[in-house]
Amino acid sequence: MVRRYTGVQFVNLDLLTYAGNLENLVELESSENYQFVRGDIADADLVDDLFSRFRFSTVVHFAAESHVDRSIENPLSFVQTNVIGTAILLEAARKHWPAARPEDAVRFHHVSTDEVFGSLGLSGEFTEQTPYSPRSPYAASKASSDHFVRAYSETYRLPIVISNCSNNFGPYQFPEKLIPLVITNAVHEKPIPVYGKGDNVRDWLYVADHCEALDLILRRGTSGGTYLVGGKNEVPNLRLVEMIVDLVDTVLERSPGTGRKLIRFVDDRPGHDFRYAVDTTRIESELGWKPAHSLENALEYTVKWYLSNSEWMQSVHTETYRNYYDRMYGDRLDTDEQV
Ligand code: TDX
Repeated sequence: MVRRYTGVQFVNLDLLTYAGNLENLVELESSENYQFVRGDIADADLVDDLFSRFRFSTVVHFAAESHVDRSIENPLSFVQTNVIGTAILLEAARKHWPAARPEDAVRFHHVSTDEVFGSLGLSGEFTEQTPYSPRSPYAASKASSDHFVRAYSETYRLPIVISNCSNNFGPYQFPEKLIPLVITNAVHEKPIPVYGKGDNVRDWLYVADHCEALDLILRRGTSGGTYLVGGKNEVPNLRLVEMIVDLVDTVLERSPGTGRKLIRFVDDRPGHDFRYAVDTTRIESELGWKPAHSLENALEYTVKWYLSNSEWMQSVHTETYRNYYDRMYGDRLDTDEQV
């Protein structure tokens, strides 16, 4: 669902790297108050130029390298985008909002992760006061960017807000993340890798619930504050994988247990965080937010979405979506800018 905001101009800056897919935003293309710019948040000249041209009042910073396994393979790309890119956005905001005070109508919202807090044991939850203890290069890069955002608030009085969410899922998610990966492999009857014994626990947050939370935090959150956002859906990985493959069996009318035969226990992720869980008291009591979707219903919807969007799945697998930008915008570009 796309919510329409009237009287607000949106500029979407995205580099369209491997997971960026403009077809996901096709509903927005024709909106008069929406504009797409292909570019890198770590390109200081471009970011400065965009601030000058569009005179932004608000930055909602979602742009990040986000996959833990990739950060283990290639940590420096996470430093480049997540740390340097965030610092460049902050510098532009500092320059273009010189006299901004926390109560002003400008706002820099950094969308971050609960992984900055490290790993929990069998009990307990992260709160807004939990000390940072990142354990993967991805988590370290997001922790660093959170620290920069907070430092700009303290040092330059930049009006900021930070949200740290648990594991997102839902339609359009790139199939490197656990849920779409399991759906995809189950459909194609390919092996489903479960790291270690599958007893690591994640808290799953449906993407639409996350979007509602972000909207509230952006508009009504306390300047300088942090809000944790979680789905209250803690499940060990193996149990989640079983739920997904059982749903795929049901929807495809396969005999029960077909999907479970595809599960393979593989070497654990190095430094694999055992458990994440977040205390959402602050966002509930201050902003009146609660997740509206149960894991069971949202997971069923998500499985059905992937199964009925086989063209989207196919385009992601064959990477044909990468041509979409050229089809939409190619004639407006120099050839050396083309994907
Ligand atoms: O093939 C797999 N097998 C497996 O057992 C994959 C891809 C994952 N896993 C496990 C690792 C995790 O315990 O499943 C769990 C979820 O894995 P991911 O989908 O890779 O998510 P995670 O590592 O928990 O991080 C995610 O949530 C926090 C996002 O990728 C981050 O961007 C977000 O900040």
